Amino acid sequence: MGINLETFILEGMFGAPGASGHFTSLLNQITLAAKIITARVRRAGLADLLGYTGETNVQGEGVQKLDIIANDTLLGALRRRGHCAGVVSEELEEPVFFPDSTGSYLVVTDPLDGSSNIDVDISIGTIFGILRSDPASGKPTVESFLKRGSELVAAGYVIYGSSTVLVFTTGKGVHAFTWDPSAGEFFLSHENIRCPDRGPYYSINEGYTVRWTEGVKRWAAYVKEDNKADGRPYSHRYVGSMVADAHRTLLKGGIFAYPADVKTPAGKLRLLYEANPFALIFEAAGGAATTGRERILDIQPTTIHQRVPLILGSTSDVETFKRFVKDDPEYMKKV
Ligand code: FDP
Repeated sequence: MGINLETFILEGMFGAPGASGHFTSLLNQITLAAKIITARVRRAGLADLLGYTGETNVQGEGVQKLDIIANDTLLGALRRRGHCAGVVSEELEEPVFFPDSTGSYLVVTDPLDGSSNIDVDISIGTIFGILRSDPASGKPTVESFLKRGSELVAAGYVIYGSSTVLVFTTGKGVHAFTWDPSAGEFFLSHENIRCPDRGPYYSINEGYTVRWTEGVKRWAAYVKEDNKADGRPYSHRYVGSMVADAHRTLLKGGIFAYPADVKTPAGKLRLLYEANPFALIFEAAGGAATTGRERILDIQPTTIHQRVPLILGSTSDVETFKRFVKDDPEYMKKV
């Protein structure tokens, strides 16, 4: 019989001397939310859950019904056992605090990433990161969330793809669990994932070529050159759901890039609940994550919905990208 997620988490807890069980319980609640969201995603077309609500979120994007469902499900699960003191969600302008909580954990999340793909049955996902709030400094505030990614105690994502897979790390190993709908359990399917050192895919929105800076243009031309010795040309893959593009990159190798460009020098993706969780996962799997200039996990956040250029993947592919933008004066130029 396979190892289910709960057993895996519990066994991890028993191996941690002095563990209170709160972290394990919190992870279990996130897993519960993932099970509920996957059920909703699977029957979305049947249950009139697709489409827009008519509202816009803090990023000015149309809010879809499943976004709201995923957000409410996660908040409900996290509030339940009192281990989580507050949440920053992509869907909410301000953090949510749970005043009754006695817990010392904070969660950052994009409850449903890849919204533009919901209506067309393409993979979407949930991203989460867990921080520790310092109980000695009293009730958490907005500032409690403004911690470097290197301070995350755990991070993970759930991909609702051809199967549902939950991937998480506490910063050491990266493990994936595949949802078995007939058993109603997540079973360990990939233990100790290692991101290959290079290739074979590059993943970037090629439609924005005209906005790229010279360094990014030269890099994109380089990965498309014919050079058998180092595996070029790379194949292009771009789903447009970060969870799906990053999941493929983690398992198969290569690079995912949502770089700075001349229109958006700060990039598009969000530092706290998109870039940081994936950066922790990639580094724990032997990969890398950078803005092109700086390691993602070293960035001191200043606001909760801050955006950041994000390049992640196989270490040698990320290094190559960095080389191309190193002396590019336009890259991440402040306007
Ligand atoms: P979406 O806007 O559909 O929610 O989080 C933002 C995100 O998706 C990522 O999942 C995805 O990688 C990226 O935006 C796609 O943006 P572009 O359409 O600009 O390529």
